[in-house]
Amino acid sequence: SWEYVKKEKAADMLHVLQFPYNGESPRDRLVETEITPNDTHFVRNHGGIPEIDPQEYTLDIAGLVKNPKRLTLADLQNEEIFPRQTNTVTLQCSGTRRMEQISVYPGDGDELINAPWAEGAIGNAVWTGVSLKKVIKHCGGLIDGADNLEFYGADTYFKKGEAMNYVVSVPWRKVKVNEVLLAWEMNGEPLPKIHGFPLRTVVFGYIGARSCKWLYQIKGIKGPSPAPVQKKEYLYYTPQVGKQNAMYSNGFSIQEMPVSSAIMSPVDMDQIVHDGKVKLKGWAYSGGGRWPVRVEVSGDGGSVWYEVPPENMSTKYFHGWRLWEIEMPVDAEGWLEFCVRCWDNALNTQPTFVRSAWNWDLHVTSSCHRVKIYSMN
Ligand code: MTE
Ligand code: MO
Repeated sequence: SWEYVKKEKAADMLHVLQFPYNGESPRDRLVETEITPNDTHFVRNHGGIPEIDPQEYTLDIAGLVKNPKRLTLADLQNEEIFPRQTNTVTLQCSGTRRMEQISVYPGDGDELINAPWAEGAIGNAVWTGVSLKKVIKHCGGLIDGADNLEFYGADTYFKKGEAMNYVVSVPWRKVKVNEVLLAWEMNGEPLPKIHGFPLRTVVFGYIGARSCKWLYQIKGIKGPSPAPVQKKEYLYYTPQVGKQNAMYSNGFSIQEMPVSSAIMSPVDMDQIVHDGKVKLKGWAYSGGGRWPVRVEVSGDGGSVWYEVPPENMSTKYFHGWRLWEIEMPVDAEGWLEFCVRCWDNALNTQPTFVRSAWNWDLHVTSSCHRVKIYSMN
């Protein structure tokens, strides 16, 4: 995969794991543009990058569908059969900001599952393809009783010595509202190899894990997929669950991302010479089709909160993040701690401290993000 990292990704990506390749956006560039360029968008892989010849490529629609079909890329791109759909969608790995949980307590040490991400395992791109709903309808719809779709990625990964494909599932109700896209274009360009060429799913508002890259088969099924990625990973445990008592049945499956945000500038431990003000910049996002309505920043650890002026928040999309910036009044010299929280349109907000949402698999770090800076005037 390193060959594709060199070819397709920016030289200043933050490499989190070399194999399987995991990399996050260069942190000073992440909040420069509302749309994350292809070469700086984060990458999260469980295995290698499969070589797929687009000429030979086929997608099987199988399992509990009325008329199973094998489709080529040309079939999917035939606008006489399928209308094209384009959406701006934020993908966020449920492991974003895991470092903060690791610093409280390391949790599950399986680095293949639990890459030590900081704040850059999130990106916002424009995806083009066809709504999966249209493709399933084209196959006559689901057979009665089927309520989930299972996705097969062509990459193999190894877990405890066993090789397997990447397999996940999404409920039909999510597909039915045109929130699952079979995408072949990312930001107006063919899907990069490292992001799933030639075809991937993009599941709006769900954790990145559900958006299957290098897709080669979709099956209608009853209930969620029994595959390990769906059933054993991406579980949210209570804080009492640890190494000795972690049972898969103790966790619930993570689907929609909750509201979260991060300060991307200044960086933790920066020294800043100020003239009474410090400018802060960051991102805010909420899953499930909810969106950030207000971002607030505190300069005293979370007692007094200042609202980011609404005009300093970027465009609202149903499934996209919003970038924000604010000038915070500063009069002290010495160490300061800034923290941020976001309210979404359902009035959800974030836990105050990372400790209060610690979980064994170290997912969904959505507590108020904090940076300490040294200020001088
Ligand atoms: N699909 C396949 N086939 N293999 C994978 O390893 N990783 C998933 C998802 N889809 C993965 C996959 C995870 S955990 C995330 S967060 C997203 O892809 C990341 O998408 P990106 O690499 O395009 O940013
Ligand atoms: Mo992920």
